[in-house]
Amino acid sequence: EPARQQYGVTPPISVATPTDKEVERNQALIEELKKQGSFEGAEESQKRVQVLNTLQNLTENFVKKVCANKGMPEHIIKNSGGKIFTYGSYRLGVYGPGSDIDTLLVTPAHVTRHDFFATLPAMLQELVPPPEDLSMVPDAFVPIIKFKLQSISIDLIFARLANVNSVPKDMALSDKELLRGCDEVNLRCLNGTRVTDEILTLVPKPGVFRMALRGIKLWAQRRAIYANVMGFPGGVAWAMLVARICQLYPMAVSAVVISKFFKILAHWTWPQPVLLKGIEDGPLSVRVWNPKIYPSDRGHLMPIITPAYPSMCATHNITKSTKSIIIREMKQAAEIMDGIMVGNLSWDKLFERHSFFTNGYRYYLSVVAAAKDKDTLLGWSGLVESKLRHLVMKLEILETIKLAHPFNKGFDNVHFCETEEEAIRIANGEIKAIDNQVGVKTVVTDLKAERNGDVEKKEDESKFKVYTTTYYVGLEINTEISKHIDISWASQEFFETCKTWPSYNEDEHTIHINLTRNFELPDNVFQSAEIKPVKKTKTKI
Ligand code: 3AT
Ligand code: MN
Ligand code: MN
Repeated sequence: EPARQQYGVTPPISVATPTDKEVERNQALIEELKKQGSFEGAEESQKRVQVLNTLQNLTENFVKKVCANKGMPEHIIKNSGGKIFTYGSYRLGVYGPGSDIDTLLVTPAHVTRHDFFATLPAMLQELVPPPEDLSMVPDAFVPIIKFKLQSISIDLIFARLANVNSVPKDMALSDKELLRGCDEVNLRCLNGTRVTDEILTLVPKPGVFRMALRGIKLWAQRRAIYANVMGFPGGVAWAMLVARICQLYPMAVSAVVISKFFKILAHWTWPQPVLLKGIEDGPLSVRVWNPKIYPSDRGHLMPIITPAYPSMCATHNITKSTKSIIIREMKQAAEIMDGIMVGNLSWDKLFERHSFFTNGYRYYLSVVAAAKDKDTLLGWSGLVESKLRHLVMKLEILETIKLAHPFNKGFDNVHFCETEEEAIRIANGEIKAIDNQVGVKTVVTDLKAERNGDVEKKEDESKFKVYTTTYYVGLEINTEISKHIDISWASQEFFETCKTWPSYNEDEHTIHINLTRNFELPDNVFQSAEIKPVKKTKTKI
């Protein structure tokens, strides 16, 4: 019974059961989430189950094949097992129509990561129908095979349990003794599933948790404060915050959880950490989050700590600026929620889109990563994106800047130029890419099939191309100190940081930063119904 048991590190705030009004608001929440496309149809979800069955069968065959190839005895081939786990939004039960399935393939000790990358891809290709868009990154921080099965994107990672000779279908990963002997890569790969599994056991009512998390995710996405790399909480961190509120109100419906979420977290006494349970010591010599021991852990501004051993901070990327933006958004949402709970406002008000570009700042930094081809840019812009919060932290040091607000995603363009000189000038920012003075500009993010054709055609006609990704940082200026913004130091420091990338090559990778006025923002950052800021013209009296 949720009311009797204590979930989490403190007693509940209230064990009250919901009122009729609250149940009504909760129904309205579910309706609004449906309307906003949060849920997937039953058929599609059924397809996910089938795809996971296919992957489970494939896993068992893969383990058998590897054992046989190694000349192992029949009883080992038969009993080694192998199991698919999930993590991410699918495991949490908050996936939508476009979500991937994050999967983890676990094997006993005698099947290695090398076997995974050497043997599994060919077995995948033998599936009917075969996978599409298969790619792998064996040397990534989290080594991965990505593909689509029956149009569902799959992120497949791998872990080998060093102390286990059989992985039966009913195995769980909760026992931390299973981690003994695992190297860091295996620990990282096991972590996602162990954390999501544990979150679900730490909430009083998983169904209430899920619906509340759907609401919070939609809100955070609409407000553009959902992005781990950019210094905002990511999916796991938002999930833990919702879980903590569920612990404090074990009998509440999701609508009440959302309302308490903003009330409590907008006034949380950071850097007091958000914990779902006491931090565990463990059997391994791995680092566990501990601000008393580690100075870097003391630096975390809004620590949200994962429950599974070894506990880590899921929000170490948060900076002074992003922290104040998150809190500002939570305070605003708390007010809206008051209106919703008394019946003065409807849920769509909570899910209103941000106004970062339409009514955000007078000045923006446009951070432009450029390269000659798409694949080169993909790697380079990913690196620049991962370092952007370092630029934000440099800007935060400047006295003239009150707040540096990174937008949570980049915008891709391809520029077709008549001459090589033009191409170079675009890449270096000597001609502002947004001006459309040269050639043709095309948005290339979320490339859809028909658009892709267009781009391809134009590519044929054009000799010189530049691919760019632009990231935006909104600036709040301290006008009392100075009207002049000097970003040269912060920019130079940032360029140096980016150029330490091992794959950096000055002939292939270009970066520049422009100071952009709000009325100079390019059309592609605005949605169709949005109004672009206009230059204020001073009328002479
Ligand atoms: P979607 O429904 O898929 O959009 P999600 O929460 O499942 O939402 P992802 O599939 O992107 O989001 O990520 C699932 C988990 O994978 C979250 C995190 O634990 C891990 N993860 C994703 N990207 C990274 C990354 N770049 N570095 C480390 N871990 C990552
Ligand atoms: Mn996912
Ligand atoms: Mn994923």
